[in-house]
Amino acid sequence: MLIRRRRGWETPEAHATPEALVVGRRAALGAGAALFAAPALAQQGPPIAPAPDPAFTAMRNPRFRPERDITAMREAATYNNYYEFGSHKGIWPAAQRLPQRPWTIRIEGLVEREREIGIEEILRIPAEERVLRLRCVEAWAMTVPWTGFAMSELLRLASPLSSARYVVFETAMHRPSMTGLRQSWYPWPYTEGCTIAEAANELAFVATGMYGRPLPPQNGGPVRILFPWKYGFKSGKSIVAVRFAAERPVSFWERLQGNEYGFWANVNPEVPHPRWSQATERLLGTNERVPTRLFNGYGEFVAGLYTGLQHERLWA
Ligand SMILES: Nc1nc2c(c(=O)[nH]1)N[C@H]1C(S)=C(S)[C@@H](COP(=O)(O)O)O[C@H]1N2
Ligand SMILES: [Mo]
Repeated sequence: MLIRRRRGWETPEAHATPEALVVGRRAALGAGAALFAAPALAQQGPPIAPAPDPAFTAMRNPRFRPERDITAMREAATYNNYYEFGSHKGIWPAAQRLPQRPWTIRIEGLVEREREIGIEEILRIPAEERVLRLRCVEAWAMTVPWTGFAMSELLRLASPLSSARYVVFETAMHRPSMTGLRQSWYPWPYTEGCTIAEAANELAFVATGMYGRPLPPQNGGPVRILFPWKYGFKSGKSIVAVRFAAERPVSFWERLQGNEYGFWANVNPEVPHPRWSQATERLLGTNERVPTRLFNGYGEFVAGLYTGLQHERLWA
């Protein structure tokens, strides 16, 4: 997701330091540094996720078949994209400082009545578990059991006017914890958007938990959105506002680099990113490379949303 020009040998996700560090560390271990590494591994740090919690455990909806092994929570919770905390994958310790309460979501724009919804009201919406695949545009992927509810429930709460055609999701700006916000060349706040029809599609999800726990802040706690058939950047974290609009919004990545990260951003193995192939993806945890699927394998649910839109740039 970096803007900087990259050389051919660099992999899409190596723009950030963690992988380089890991490689460096392995090399060091090979050189006999294991004695130094062992105490560091034993060191106490913050827990990577809240404890399992019955209030964030729900019946699994069998309609959305994982079709892959579930990613280890440790991987999903420690390898993240969350640029507000920095443009590297190792932001999870810093994200623990994002307060999860109080939390409200502003409902605004073309709605019957603008208002704020508290997280308590969000958590009263009956929840289900969905095991969903998430495919980052950088070609890594994970399969996660999320707790939450269909985005259509959020639309119901919001009561948009018939003039609303798009939904804009705005994400948190908490300056004390989010040092990435000081990178003033980024168009904060992080926003993402979709059409009303996409938001109403049964696959669009609002997550408040994962692995039977409250959603960790690094994964977008206390509440995030998920569009499993689109590249991961569409799935905004730590949502603070939902805005209904008549005009198509320009979101964070599109504003930065519109030729690489467009509005639709549906997963398609045959349409390469301008700087790398999208044909395969790397599974977090095992590092196995597997073929990427059209709509991330969710075409049966969402392909119909795009009939008649072939003239649009649907895939990147
Ligand atoms: N607010 C916010 N939301 C965000 C991002 C971000 O940087 N800031 N990164 C996106 C990207 S690029 C991806 S791939 C997913 C990653 O979600 P995960 O860390 O839970 O795997 O979150 C998306 N949502
Ligand atoms: Mo991503």
